[in-house]
Amino acid sequence: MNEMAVLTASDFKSDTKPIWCPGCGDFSVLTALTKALAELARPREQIALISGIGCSSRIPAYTRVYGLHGVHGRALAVAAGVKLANPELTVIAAGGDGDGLSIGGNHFLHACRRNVDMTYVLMDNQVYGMTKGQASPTTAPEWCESKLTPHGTGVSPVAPLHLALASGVNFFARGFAGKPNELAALILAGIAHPGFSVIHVLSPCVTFRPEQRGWKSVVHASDAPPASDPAEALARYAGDDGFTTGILYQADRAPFLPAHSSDMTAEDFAAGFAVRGGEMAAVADRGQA
Ligand SMILES: Cc1ncc(C[n+]2csc(CCOP(=O)(O)OP(=O)(O)O)c2C)c(N)n1
Ligand code: SF4
Ligand SMILES: [Mg+2]
Repeated sequence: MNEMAVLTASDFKSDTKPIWCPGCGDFSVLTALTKALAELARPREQIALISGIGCSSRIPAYTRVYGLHGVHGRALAVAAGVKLANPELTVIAAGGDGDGLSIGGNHFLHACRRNVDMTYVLMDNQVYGMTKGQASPTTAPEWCESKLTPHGTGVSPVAPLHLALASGVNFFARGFAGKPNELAALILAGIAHPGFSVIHVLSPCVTFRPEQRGWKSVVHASDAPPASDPAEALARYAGDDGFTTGILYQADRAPFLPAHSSDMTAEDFAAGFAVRGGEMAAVADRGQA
């Protein structure tokens, strides 16, 4: 690939037809993402989209950039590796609430604190959609439609904003799949932000959470500029209804970028793993003495 022509959002969609259920919020996330990529105006070969497993994690297959539909819960670890190996790339990770906050929860908090320059599109439908409707970490305790939790989970859900702030995130926005233009602007702002940016997307699962169709009448845009202090962000949003959209928090901690760069050779890389022969021999000698 070597393109100089101006690319449109459709140029960033692949020919693979999504197998999402009709009405799934993830269609609009795909629309928003491809619109954001068109506005970013980078060649396709300079963009990598990395996902985990889940309905939402299928998104790389439906785009025309470098992509990896990877391992459940590991999107952020892989994406960080891609970015650190080639810092010139625009790296985007994507996936669902189960992928990112259950099995991948550990990676999420460390991605927030490590602050590698990449963007995470977290599609939250408060359910495991792909495996047919189990409760996820963001499911309300009283939701009892799953056969696995007929009386609800009974435990407090994870609030992605609180978890991210507690873990040191530097950029957190919330968007709604039903407003793809606004979501595209948030994704673009996240990509422009130096460091790790989280775009928390309320993306309805119309099959297992049909009541989420009602989200369109409850989302509301923040009327405040982004908070730049975690305590201020928590004071504003910890007790709200969870449907405030916009850039909710933005700070300016420097991104993590180790001294190495993309011009590192394979020999340089191998040298980093070399067993230090002299020292090891000395340790072995001491052991025999
Ligand atoms: C190691 C491993 N454990 C469990 C699964 C089964 N599994 C596949 S997707 C998924 C959850 C997906 O939920 P979410 O990330 O919220 O995506 P959604 O389908 O809702 O978009 C699970 C548990 C798996 N594929 N691999
Ligand atoms: S099961 Fe839910 S999340 Fe998965 S494609 Fe269908 S509507 Fe979307
Ligand atoms: Mg989900």
